[in-house]
Amino acid sequence: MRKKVIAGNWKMNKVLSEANGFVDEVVGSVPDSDQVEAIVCAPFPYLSSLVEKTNGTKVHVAAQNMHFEENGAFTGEVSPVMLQDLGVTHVVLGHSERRELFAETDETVNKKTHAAFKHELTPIVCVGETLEQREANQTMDHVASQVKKALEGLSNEQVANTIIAYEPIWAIGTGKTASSEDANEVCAHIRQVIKEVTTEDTSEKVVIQYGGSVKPSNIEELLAQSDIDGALVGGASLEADSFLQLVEAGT
Ligand code: 3PY
Repeated sequence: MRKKVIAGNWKMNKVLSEANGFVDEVVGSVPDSDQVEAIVCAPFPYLSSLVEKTNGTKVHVAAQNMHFEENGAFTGEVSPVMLQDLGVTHVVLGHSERRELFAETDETVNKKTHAAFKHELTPIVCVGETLEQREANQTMDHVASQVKKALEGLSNEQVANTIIAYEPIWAIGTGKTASSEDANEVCAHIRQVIKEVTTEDTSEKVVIQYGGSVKPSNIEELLAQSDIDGALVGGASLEADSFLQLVEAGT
């Protein structure tokens, strides 16, 4: 039985006092359950403070990106070594905003996935199709290709410990959500692809999240699907109340 993983992707939002206030509110109220994991994906400047505040609680802290190199002349970048040293546990890789706006490629996502495991960070690898690809019936092939490239060269154990977030690009920040059946169909396809490149046992262990305009009003229906094991949530994760409702839905 896979646990549900609810990750709030704050993107480039909040100032430090708001970030700290959110976590202060959430740590005491997240359900004490092994069935659900709560993760806050925060901007780099807040990671240190949030790791300290969540220490010993049920809330995990993730970065929203990182470089794949450990150190060096990469002005403005943050390395996996730095995240591990801070006590960050997860890292979002290949979000469509990074792919579209910051030239992230399948190749760099793959390098980052390897770097994450080397530094004991759990990667949350984002995949998803554009509206044009969906309308041209290319969703399954596109997503399969992104998943295979991201996971290339990982051991089965590492794949089993990877979180995949299926986020159709047309559903991000648009208020449009894939129907839970459509979302589940793609998530089931992702599991099948993982089974083909690893083993059935491995594919059954992988947590596959859905992302794209997830909110308290649609989370239960999404989580009731066979292959949706959680959510990567944008706007609805910014308020502590609504984030807690989303996490509660996973119990
Ligand atoms: C969204 O739902 O807007 C997201 O991009 C979550 O990562």
